[in-house]
Amino acid sequence: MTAPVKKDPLAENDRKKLRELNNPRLTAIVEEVILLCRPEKVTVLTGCPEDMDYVREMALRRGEETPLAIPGHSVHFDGYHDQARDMANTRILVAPGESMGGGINAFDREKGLAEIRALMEGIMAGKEMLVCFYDLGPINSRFSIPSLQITDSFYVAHCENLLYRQGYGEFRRRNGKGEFFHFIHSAGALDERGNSKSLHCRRTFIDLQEKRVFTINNQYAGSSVGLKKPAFRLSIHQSLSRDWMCEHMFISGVFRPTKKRVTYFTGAFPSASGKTSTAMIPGHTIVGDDLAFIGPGSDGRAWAANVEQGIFGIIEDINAVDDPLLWQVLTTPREIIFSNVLVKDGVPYWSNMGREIPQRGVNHSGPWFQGKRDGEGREIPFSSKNSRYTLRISELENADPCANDPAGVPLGGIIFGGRDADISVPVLEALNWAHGVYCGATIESETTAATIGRQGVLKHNPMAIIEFLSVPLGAYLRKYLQFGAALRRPPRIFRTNYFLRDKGEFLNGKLDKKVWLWWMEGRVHNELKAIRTPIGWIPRHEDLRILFRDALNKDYRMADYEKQFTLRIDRLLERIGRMEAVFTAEHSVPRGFFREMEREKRELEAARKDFGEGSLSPLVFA
Ligand code: SPV
Ligand code: MN
Repeated sequence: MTAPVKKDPLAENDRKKLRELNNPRLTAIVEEVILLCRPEKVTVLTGCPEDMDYVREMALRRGEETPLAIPGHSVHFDGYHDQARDMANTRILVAPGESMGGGINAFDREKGLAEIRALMEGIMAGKEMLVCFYDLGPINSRFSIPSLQITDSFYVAHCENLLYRQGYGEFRRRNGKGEFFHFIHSAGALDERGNSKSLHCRRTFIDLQEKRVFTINNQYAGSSVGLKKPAFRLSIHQSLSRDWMCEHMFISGVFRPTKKRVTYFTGAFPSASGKTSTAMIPGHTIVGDDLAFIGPGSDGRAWAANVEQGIFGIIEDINAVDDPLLWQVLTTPREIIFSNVLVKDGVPYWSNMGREIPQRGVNHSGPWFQGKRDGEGREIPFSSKNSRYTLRISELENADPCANDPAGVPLGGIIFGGRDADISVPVLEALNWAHGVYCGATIESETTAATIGRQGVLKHNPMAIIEFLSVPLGAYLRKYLQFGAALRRPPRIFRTNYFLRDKGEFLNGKLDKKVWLWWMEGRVHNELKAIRTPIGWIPRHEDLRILFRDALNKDYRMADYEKQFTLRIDRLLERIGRMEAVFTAEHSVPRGFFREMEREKRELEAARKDFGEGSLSPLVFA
């Protein structure tokens, strides 16, 4: 008897699509993954409309997504314990003896590759493997990074079809030349609900050398969608040898009705520090909400492009009153994937949406009812803290007309946002680029209910990027300093804190950030004077009064100004002490960074000597 001939999982028609790219390395990668993961079938997708439909229909047919009542809407559930990025098992593979410094989870490359290969043996058995092509950054742009995604999840491919620009054309145009990123994902073994069940074997391994990421036994998009955070780690590393930077930032166009101009800002904020609400201020436009490439332009300015074309946004708190634009989009027909919300009769529900929540339904824990508890006895909320929506930015009324411009948009300012109760003023402008880099590198943010662990603890998160750094912090800061020094008209750098409190009460209203943005806009155009303090330029009361009146029709009293812009000298010096400890423990932190820290410290100590202990009114410096 002869053994049955095993069918080639890659049919001739799909092979042809690979051949047309004339890229032997790419073909070899696909064949190697087939050999290792042993899928039953392989489908090569070029991103044509039929392929887009196929992915969406299969996600529904396989039960990876379920249709909702409104046409185009669907819901996907990640497993109950697969609701966020798995930092413990996310590792940067490095050569023996190579050090990434503190805060970066590095692992021996050879050991890591052996481990992941063993875990991936036959992982796609009985499944269909998808081969997809995307472009990080706008099409036909200096920022474009062609990327190959291999996955056995239709949900992942569907998300990527919404979040990224299609790349098959770019691969073909390059005709086998140039580098590309590649991502290999498998959801792994699935339970009866279609959730990844081998969570103990969950891994996200980043191989900088081959510009590839393996991520397995997960479905949560922050881990599984290769083009998002896995790619971000590769591009941060790659940017060290490019003239551009890759940042965890939104890009937004700021408008003042009385001025005929748009001024673009990017912003980096640790989670729950106001990133989305700053990017989505009514009256302004959005280019991107999460990841930015920033490069020098021939005009001496910095230009920023969105790495993505869609939003994977937190849905909690979105309601008709606070977010009318988003609410309208989320409640009308168009292609949207909701994830980890509560569903009842085809309607999605999430926290603070302003609607009555049903007592039962289906959520990330399966059938759900009020009072349901998990295996550890904890009450299960009706929707996950990290429930989200995925859609194309072009669906939004406030999408910026230049969102897909290959050149990007010219940057007026960069905002670094922290969150603390009694240290930072609501807004300040850095004294210069180097001081701005210092401001970004010393962001601290209180933990909130949105993050695991104790609340109200200050966490240091330089440039809100620490979880994604794939180069030593010192090297990253050196690049930052060099980038700005080479620009003739560098963006201004600002620092914000929307969370100042006095006896537990917030000192600022939610809408005040519109005023801070207009102040920054005025500074960028040299239209507003400011007060020089040891920590940077702070606004004058007379300017804020006008801006509060114009933006919010509010009388901004001197007493409020003094309270909010008080320099809390002791707190500021304590923070410098904490930062000294962190940065002196890192190796190769540039001198230019320490110079800024030492200057700020010296000037704060001098102010304390001249004017007294504790807190100083901003008027002291005016
Ligand atoms: C973030 O946490 O910064 C996100 C969501 O943008 S995730 O995709 O999980 O990274
Ligand atoms: Mn992010």
